Amino acid sequence: MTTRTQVAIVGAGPAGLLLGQLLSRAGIANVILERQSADYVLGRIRAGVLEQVTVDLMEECGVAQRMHREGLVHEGIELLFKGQRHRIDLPGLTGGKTVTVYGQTEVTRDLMAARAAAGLQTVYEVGDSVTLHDFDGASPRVRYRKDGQEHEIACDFIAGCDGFHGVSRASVPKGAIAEYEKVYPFGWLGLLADVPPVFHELIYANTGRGFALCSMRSPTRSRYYLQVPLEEKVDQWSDAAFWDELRRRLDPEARERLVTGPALEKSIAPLRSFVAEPMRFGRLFLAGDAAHIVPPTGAKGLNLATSDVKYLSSALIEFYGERSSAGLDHYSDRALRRIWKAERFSWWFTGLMHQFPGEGPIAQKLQEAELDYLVNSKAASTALAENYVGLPL
Ligand code: FAS
Ligand code: PHB
Repeated sequence: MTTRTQVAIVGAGPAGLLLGQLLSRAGIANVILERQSADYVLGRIRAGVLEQVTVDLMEECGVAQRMHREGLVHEGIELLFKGQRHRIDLPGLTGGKTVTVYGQTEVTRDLMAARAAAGLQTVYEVGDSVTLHDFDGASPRVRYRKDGQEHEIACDFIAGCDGFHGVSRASVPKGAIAEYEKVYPFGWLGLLADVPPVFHELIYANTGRGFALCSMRSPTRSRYYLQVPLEEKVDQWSDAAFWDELRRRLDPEARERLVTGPALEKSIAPLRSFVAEPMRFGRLFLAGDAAHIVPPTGAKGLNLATSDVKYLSSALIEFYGERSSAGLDHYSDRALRRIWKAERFSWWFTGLMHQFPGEGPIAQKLQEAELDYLVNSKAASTALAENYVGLPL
């Protein structure tokens, strides 16, 4: 059966849902196709820190109420090295900018609820049945299977918001796309628990044993990460082993204050830097993790997905409103300028905070010297702060 819409969106993660919401509010018809169930998407524990760009976009989508009620506005982060913590004053160094701690799961939940309330079509559990067709022409189509039925959607544009392992980037002819990738020799073991955070702001720790991050989701729910070797498996890590190792990487005061409890979720994420260029192929546009991946050290992944969506939605609204394709023609270059700056920051911060195998003891000394310089230099702290709160659109 063939149906028609204006924009077919592949993927119901933050990028796809945000795009669907912005287009619908502008009167542009769209359908979202999602491989998994809604519960599965909500069950993935991912980002925790929103830049102001993302907060503003949630407001533009009309879904910011709960975020403002439950989100935590943070005015600083702590850098821990050589057993000492040093605060980076975000608003003080950036003319008033802050970040908001509000889990990606909650962003996704708010967007799913708004989409359902508006009666907009999201087809969940299509598995790997989605195929993209004729996006190099004027009449692209998307096919998928649901409940044993084959479906086809005729559309004007396809938005590939289906993440790093999605079908959209994979559907682009190899010769038409350039991929840039760096894989890091370690992963992040993350643990979520209903225990109060060890501190009211995030703590990024550089230690001889490896990186650690103390984050949170609310005043009663904490999110912790430990750098672990790539070959580690999550079932090698009991909760007790996680908490013991985290204690070893904290300063005495945090160690004393740490409240432990059973893991609600525990997983290991690999770290990579990845960018695909360009992000447009005829009438197919890539957005979010479908086009780029950053190591999570700088908390940029979700925030890059939202800036891509801001650019793409504005371009599509301009196309349908003014019949101008200027925004669409500039989308890829415009998005990539912000993406590469976030890639650079995330790579730099990852290099500063993690232990790299085989680099010898001098590497730790050089990192500690750079951190010592950074926390005592207004210029260097400002550079960290303005990248952390997010560069302008
Ligand atoms: P997503 O991957 O979130 O969404 C893509 C959607 O497309 C998924 O729901 C998927 O099921 C669907 N899909 C895939 N293939 C499909 C197909 N063929 N057909 C239909 N649907 C398909 N960022 C941070 O800022 N901080 C973090 O701490 C952090 N931690 C992360 C941990 C992990 C394990 C991962 C993988 C990412 C993490 N990220 C983090 C980055 C993450 O938050 C992404 O940047 C964010 O999810 C990007 O959103 P989307 O582009 O929508 O991609
Ligand atoms: C998180 O809370 O999941 C989080 C916070 C900051 C980061 C990465 C992850 O840099």
